[in-house]
Amino acid sequence: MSESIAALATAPGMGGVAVIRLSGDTVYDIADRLTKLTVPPSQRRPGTFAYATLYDATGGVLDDAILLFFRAPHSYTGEDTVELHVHGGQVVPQRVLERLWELGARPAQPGEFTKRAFLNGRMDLTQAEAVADIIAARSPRAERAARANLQGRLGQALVPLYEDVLAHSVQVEHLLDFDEGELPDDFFEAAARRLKHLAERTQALLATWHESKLMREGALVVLAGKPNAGKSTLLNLLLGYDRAIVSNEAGTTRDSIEETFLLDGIPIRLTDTAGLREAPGAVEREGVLRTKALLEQADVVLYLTDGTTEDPPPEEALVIRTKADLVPVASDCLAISAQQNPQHARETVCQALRSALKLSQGETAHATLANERQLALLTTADRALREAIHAFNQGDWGYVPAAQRLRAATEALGDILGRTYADDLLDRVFSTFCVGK
Ligand SMILES: Nc1nc2c(ncn2[C@@H]2O[C@H](COP(=O)(O)OP(=O)(O)OP(=O)(O)O)[C@@H](O)[C@H]2O)c(=O)[nH]1
Ligand SMILES: [Mg+2]
Repeated sequence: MSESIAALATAPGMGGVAVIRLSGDTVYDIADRLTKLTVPPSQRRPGTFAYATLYDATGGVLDDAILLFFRAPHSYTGEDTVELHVHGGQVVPQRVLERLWELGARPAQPGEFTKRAFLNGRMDLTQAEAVADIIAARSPRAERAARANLQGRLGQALVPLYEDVLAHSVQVEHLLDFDEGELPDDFFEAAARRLKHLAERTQALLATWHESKLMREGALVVLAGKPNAGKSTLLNLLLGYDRAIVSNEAGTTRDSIEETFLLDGIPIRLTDTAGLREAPGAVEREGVLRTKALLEQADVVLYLTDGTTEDPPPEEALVIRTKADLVPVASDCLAISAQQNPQHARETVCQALRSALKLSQGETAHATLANERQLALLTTADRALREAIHAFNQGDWGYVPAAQRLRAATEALGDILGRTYADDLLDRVFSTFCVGK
C-alpha cells in the first residue's frame, strides 16, 4: 500500500497555472470524488487528459482544471498519478489542496515523489540526486551536467565498476575456502594487478570532483591591492556594468562588494575590496580588516598593482599590473590597461582565472561526481581498493584482509547507486529537495 500524497509542483505565488501532483494507490478514488465527470477519472485511459470542474464537500465549485492521467508503472513515481492543472495564485491551489486532504491524501514530504520513483526502481540514487541538481543549477553548464547524470551518465560509469569490484570480491571470498598451496603461483600478483586497473577507474572519477564542485558552488575571486590600483575598474569591466564607484581618490572602496558572473559556466563570485594600506579613518580601517579576512577565504586572489609603489603581494596571489598605458611594464608580467584596451584586459584576466582555477576547456563529456555524498563513498571505495592491493602484495597472509577490503569497496560503490541503503540515508538525500518534486 502506498499512501496518496499531493503537493504543489509549481512555485507558489502569482502565476497563470499551478500544477498539483497527486500520487499513490487511491488517487483515482480521490479524483472521482473531486469531479462529477460522466466518464470518471478512474475509467479514463492513461496518457489522456480531461477538462473538469472541481467541487468542494458541499458541491460548491473550487475551480475548473485540466486533469492528466497516469497509471502505474508508467508515471514519474511509478505509481498511479493524477496531475491537476488549476488556476495559479494565492487562493485556488490552496483550496484544492485542502480538498485533497479531506479526500484522504496527505501533504508530500520534500522530494517524496522522487523518493518513490527511486524506491519503485524508476531510477538509481545518482539519477534521483540529479533531479534536485537540475532544479538547483545556477548556470546552463551545471544544468547540462545534471541532466547527463539524470540520463544515467554517472550510473553508466559506476555500474560496471561496481560489478567488476563485486566479481573480484566474490571470487576472493570463494577462494578463501582453498588452501594456499592450491592457488596458482602468481595468484596474489595477478590479483593486485587487476585491482590496480579498478583503482585507476575510481581515481579518474574522483578527479572530476574539482570541476563539478566549482560548477555548483562557484569560486571566490578577490580583487586586492593598494588604493587606486584599479580594482573597482576591473570589477566593473568583468561584470560588464558600473557596479562599483571608481575615482582617482585613494580609499574610494571601503566595504567589500560581491557580484557573480559566469566564466565558462562557472559562477565566479568576484569581490572588490578596500585598498590595502595603513588607513587614516576608522571606516576604511575596518574595510582593510575585512579585505584581509577575505584574502584567507579566496580561491584566487587577483593582486593588482599600478607600478607606482613597491608593494609585495600576498603569497599565492596572481599579480596583475594595471594601467599599462601609463607606466612602462616589464615584459614578463601580466599587464592590462582597462582604459586603453578593455577587451584585451578582460580576456587576459579571464585566461589567468581559467588557468588558476584549472578549468578544462569546453564541455565536460565524461561522468562527473555530483555531491559530497558520492565523493565520500567513492573515496572510501578507492581507499579500500588500494588497501586490498597492498594486502595482496604482502602475499598469502594478506589474503583475508584483502577479501575484507574488497567487501568494503563493493559496499561503498553500491551505496552511491543506492543498491543498498538505510532509511536515514534516503531521508538525508531527499530532505534537500523541493516539496512537489
Ligand atoms: N590610465 C589609466 N587609469 C586607470 C586604469 N584603470 C583604472 N584607472 C584609474 O585609476 C583610478 C583608481 O581606480 P579604481 O578602480 O577606483 O581603483 P581602486 O583600486 O578600486 O581604488 P580604491 O577603491 O581606492 O582602493 C581611477 O581614476 C581610474 O579611472 C587604466 O587602465 N589606465
Ligand atoms: Mg575601489
